[in-house]
Amino acid sequence: MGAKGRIPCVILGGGGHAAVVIDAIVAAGNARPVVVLDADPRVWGTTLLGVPIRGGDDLLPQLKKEGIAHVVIGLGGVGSNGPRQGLFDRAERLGFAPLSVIHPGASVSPWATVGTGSVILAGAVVNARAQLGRNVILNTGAIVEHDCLVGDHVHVATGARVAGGVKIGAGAHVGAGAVVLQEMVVGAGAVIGAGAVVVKHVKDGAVVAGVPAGPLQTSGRREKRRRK
Ligand code: JB2
Repeated sequence: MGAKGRIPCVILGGGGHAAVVIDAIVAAGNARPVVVLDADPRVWGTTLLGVPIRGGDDLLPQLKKEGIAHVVIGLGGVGSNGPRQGLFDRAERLGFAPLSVIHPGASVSPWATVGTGSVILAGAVVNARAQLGRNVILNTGAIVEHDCLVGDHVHVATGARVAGGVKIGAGAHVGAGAVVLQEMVVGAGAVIGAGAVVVKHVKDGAVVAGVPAGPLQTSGRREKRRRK
């Protein structure tokens, strides 16, 4: 496809994840990143993988007027998916259409569904009848097995493996290299630490780590125990 046939899009966020996202968009070949917006004024006027970083998110209405109608969220963030969700919602409110990005080196079953604005990176696998929501990141080499239900704004980090029939609630984070055993339920907004092995259901908003995964002691609780 010539450059003219590819959909021009704006990338929100100009860090490490945005670089990987631009790489995937270029490899997929159906869209064309034409501008990056980043919150940090120090990078304005520079480029990311050759794409100009023009300014902050307040330029979005201007870009709309210039005829750019599509957006890809390039903000990753480990641990909290709130900022990514905020950017996604803001761009949609301004009338931008989120593009889904699937790296050609990912394997997505034709019997799986992928929600709007989701990003599936190189080496990732989505198996039959899995359903991914909107603005999901399936990072490099991550696996989502058959019949999984993955909520909006979830991040399945690099190399994580989610076995068959798992349900992951909206905004949850599955850390790099973590394993979630089949049929587990991971609650909305939960965080699973890198390398954890989840063998029990995880409640909404819980933070778990380790093998087998258990609740992570917060620094506040440790502090109280020291004082006793
Ligand atoms: O609201 C925002 C905003 N907040 C932070 N709007 C826009 N347009 N940009 C925002 N940013 C910018 O995102 C920061 O100024 C910074 O330049 C960039 C975040 O870059 P960083 O490399 O710190 O994180 P990342 O989100 O690109 O990547 C993280 O998450 C990935 C999934 C890293 O931990 C990576 O290693 C990881 N693979």
